[in-house]
Amino acid sequence: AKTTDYLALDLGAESGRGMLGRFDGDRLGLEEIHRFPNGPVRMLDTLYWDLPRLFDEMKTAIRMTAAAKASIDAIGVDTWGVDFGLIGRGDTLLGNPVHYRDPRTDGMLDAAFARIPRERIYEITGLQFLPFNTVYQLLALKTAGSPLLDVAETLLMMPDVLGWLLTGERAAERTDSSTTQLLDPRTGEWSDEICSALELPRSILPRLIEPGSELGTLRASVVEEVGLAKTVTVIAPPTHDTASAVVAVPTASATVGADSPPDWCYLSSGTWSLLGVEVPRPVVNEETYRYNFTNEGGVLGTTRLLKNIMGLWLVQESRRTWARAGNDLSYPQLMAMAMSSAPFGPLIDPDDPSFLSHGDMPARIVAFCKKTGQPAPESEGALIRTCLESLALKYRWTIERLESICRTKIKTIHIVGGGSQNTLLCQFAADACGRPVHAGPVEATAIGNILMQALGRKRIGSLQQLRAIVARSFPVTVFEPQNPRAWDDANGRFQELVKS
Ligand code: LFR
Repeated sequence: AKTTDYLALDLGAESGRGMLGRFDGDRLGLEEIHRFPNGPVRMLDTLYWDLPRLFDEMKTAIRMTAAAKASIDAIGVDTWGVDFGLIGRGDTLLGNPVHYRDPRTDGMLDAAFARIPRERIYEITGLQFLPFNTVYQLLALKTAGSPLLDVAETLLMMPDVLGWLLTGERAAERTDSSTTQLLDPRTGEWSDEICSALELPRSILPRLIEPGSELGTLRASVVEEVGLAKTVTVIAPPTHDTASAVVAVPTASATVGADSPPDWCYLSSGTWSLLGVEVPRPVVNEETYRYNFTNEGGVLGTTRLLKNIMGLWLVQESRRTWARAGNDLSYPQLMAMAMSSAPFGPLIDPDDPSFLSHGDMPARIVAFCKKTGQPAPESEGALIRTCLESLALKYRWTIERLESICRTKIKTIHIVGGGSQNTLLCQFAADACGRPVHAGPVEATAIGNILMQALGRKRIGSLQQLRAIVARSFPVTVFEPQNPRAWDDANGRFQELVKS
């Protein structure tokens, strides 16, 4: 069959990449074209993303693809959620997008709840309360008296900003828009009620478009700069990275439109651990509210019922802290040290709010242990082991609640994304949850991005077909649960911790 090439520009909080997908109608081949680091830049007292450089790296990825003589059928951009840029008159980018870990949102949840009840926001959006949701970032801008909102014509989410820079088109792709906490999944529209309660300008929220639809074509200036012979279509994939990752879960059991509840869950593992199930419609009730589960938009009308768990951020930020002090340990080194440390030392609640921001992570972990009457981890390896065991126990906590919410039994955990390469964490997840872990594919986000471009181009007919292609094209490693007794004991201690 004819092979078609698609380019995914996939940006994560730690790194970005240009991935070329070659699809022959049956299998997908994946090639890394370009990889580059990503991270925050502090200017004055604000933490920004380096948007100009990110855009430049994306153009480099397109240029390298063009040079490799691949003729690309389409390009799609995905990034993390919640962050945005503002566009003013005459296509002016107003300021530079701010990083969601910037402390400007401190106190904004309460400020919002003073104007519209917490319950009401949840009822409308079905979204979990995270301090950095777009809506609280906007409220922070307003509260600070920023001039930007006065002159903004359009708010564009991060992937939509990049799509606009590539094509000139302004639109809001649905999956990423669902992370704003400004979208009502039942009407499928921006919520007038929330905008007016918080006095946010409803008019800056752009038209919504479906994942898989065409955004536009590359601007002539970009085409020329990257050395393409002709312009290329830019498709909006699921532009929220987590939505793209969930698309690429290699499962044969469909859940879309199915009456039976899902018997598998996904864990998109990277800087964050996003653990949840795919459901046919939002689940918004007393239980999802109490446990702060979120209903984010999926593809083809599905909903991603999930929870944000702090994830490998705990390890990444610990590693950076030690490196700054001259103790530069590689990721594999750290994992080996964790593996040879004693099991079941102190435990933490990975989602304690104190772990959210940048800074000295080991000190905050030690402080958490002190506060909860536990000894501090005795070495770097022990501290990493504490993080990984605690993450695995939080996975179990989350799965048990999902089972109760959906009245189902989860039989299989699919770990996708960079974290699926972390064999220690995969094994701990299987052990703590007492369920087999199917790990892979590593590049789930890019794969979901690419295959949704192909689906948008009518080369794939359904989500079930798409997932069968993933399963055929990429290997999966299975981890069977071990050592149940010891993990049950640890779980007893963990339950006490997350209760307090
Ligand atoms: C993962 C992710 C999460 C989102 C967080 C912040 O990369 O997109 O889904 O909650 O980043 O945007």
